[in-house]
Amino acid sequence: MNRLAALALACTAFLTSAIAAAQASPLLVKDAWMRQVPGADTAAVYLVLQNTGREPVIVTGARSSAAHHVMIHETMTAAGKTQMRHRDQLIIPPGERVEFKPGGLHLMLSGFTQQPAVGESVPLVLLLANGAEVPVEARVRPLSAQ
Ligand SMILES: [Cu+2]
Repeated sequence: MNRLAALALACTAFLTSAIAAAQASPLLVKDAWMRQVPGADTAAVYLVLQNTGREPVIVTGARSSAAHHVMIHETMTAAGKTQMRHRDQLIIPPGERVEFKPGGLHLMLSGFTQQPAVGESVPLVLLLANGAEVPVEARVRPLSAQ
C-alpha cells in the first residue's frame, strides 16, 4: 500500500470512530447561545441539556477553541446578594433536562482568542466523566437578548 492510501485509510477509520462516539452519546444539546458583552473578555453560554439515556450523564467541564477558559458556573441569589459559584460537575439523571439560562447555570467563557461577533457561532466541546466529548455551536446574540 502506498503512503497516500494508508493515510486515507487512517483518516476514514478515525472519522468512523468519531461518528460512532457522537451517536453513542445520550446527551442531547439544544438552543445553545452566548450573550455578547461588547469589550468584555468574558461571556456566558446558555443551553439545554437532555439525557436521553438510561444512565446518569456527568458533565465535568467544557473547552472552546475561542476562549482560554470555560467553567460551569451557577448564579445564585441569597439574602439579596447575587453571586456566581463554580460547579466542578453537573449530574443529569436519566430522562432529565437541565436548562442553562440567565440567572442560573451557564458556561463561563473567559480569555477570548478573538472577540465573538453577533450572528457568529462559537464552538464548544462538553466534557463528560466517561471520556466522551459533545460538540456544541453557540450562537452569538446581542447583550439585550434574553
Ligand atoms: Cu459565570
